[in-house]
Amino acid sequence: MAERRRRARVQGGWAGGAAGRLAAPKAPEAGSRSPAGGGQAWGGRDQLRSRKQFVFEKPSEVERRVPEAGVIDKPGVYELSTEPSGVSRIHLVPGFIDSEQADWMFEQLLQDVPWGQRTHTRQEGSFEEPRLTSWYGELPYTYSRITMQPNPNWHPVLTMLKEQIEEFTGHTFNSLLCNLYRNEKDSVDWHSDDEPSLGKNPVIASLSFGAIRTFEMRKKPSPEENGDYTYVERLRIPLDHGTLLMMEGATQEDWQHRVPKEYHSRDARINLTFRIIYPEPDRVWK
Ligand SMILES: O=C(O)CCC(=O)C(=O)O
Repeated sequence: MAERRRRARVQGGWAGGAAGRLAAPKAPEAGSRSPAGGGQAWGGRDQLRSRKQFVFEKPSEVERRVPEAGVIDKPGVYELSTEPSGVSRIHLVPGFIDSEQADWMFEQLLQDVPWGQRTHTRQEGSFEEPRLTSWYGELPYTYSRITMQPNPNWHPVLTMLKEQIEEFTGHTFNSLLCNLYRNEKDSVDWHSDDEPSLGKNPVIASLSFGAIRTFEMRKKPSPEENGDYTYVERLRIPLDHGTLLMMEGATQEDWQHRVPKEYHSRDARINLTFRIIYPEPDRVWK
């Protein structure tokens, strides 16, 4: 892209964007005569200036634009895409827990959940996840190469929320991943919740408490893009205190999501993602 822009500037003096380019006139070939006749010789820079004209030059290829991110901030069911793996759908329910109730739930969870920080070890060294997490469920859960051990001792607030979501959605859940973003520096990077233990087309119920943070989604690129996410569709979904976000269908197969760091200060935020975990038959649990 940068290369093509540079070429356009050299040809035309400036690039006129997708609509076309203006090109400076070409110098006449050596020895050529002016159309006016009379055998006038080529007169150098002054003559070029007086004859200067601009010629519309159609772009040889259509310039691709990076699409602007869409914003979803109204309650409703949204069909994000229908291919390649089927329908990807989300359901946004702001105020699922009213603000007063959400306040005391947030305080209890902040205090009582056994929050911990996972450490990743790679060849380059080890680093701590920029958030705290906790896991509830009869089965362990492995993601990003780290296993979270089973914890069947559900906090009463979490049991109550699980039942409330089950009643509202008609889906049942047996596990919960809790995330605590302590401030604007905490985040979760691009990923999909697509571990084999979640099964195909998992339904995930994500409930948020505390500071508002932006949940971003991006469509996975088609094979022709060779893993380049530059031109993929993007969405921004502000998740506020008490908001429920349901993800279902092919959402995990065809889309990724993240919660980026913020440039402005943010108070703590808790996110609860209720899931179903299936035992993995071939797996030896450590
Ligand atoms: O904090 C959030 O809203 C998203 C959490 C998340 O991506 C996850 O638990 O997989």
